[in-house]
Amino acid sequence: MTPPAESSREVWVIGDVQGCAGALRALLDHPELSHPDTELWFAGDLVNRGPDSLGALRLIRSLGPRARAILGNHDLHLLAVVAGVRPPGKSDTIQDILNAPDASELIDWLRHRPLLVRDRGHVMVHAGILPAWTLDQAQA
Ligand SMILES: [Mn+2]
Repeated sequence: MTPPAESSREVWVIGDVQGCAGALRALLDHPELSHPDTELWFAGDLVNRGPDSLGALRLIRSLGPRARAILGNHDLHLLAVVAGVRPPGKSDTIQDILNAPDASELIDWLRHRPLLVRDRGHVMVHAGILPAWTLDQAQA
């Protein structure tokens, strides 16, 4: 087996953070993930349900181009609440984001996340793709 080239970028895929900023911080401290060339792909549902949605969103955004995040249903829910087209739910934990001084920057960043990432032979979506669709159709 040939070891990977020095320049090869590893990809780690991280599922539903759901506002668990503390757990995410602990995970990012792991030596396997801390290399600056290592890409972190977040598979959606960055916020809601957990105790620190604001911290999770700020942390993931602060990773810059190292992080690629897609939207999950909870992220879409937050955007819908901000847009006034859905009421907040009883079990939501997104109020800290709505009240934050940097809320507009965070929401603007979030609403520019895609629903699908396709790169280097990998496809990342939240929850799934309609079985009848090709990847090109899903991406479109
Ligand atoms: Mn979900």
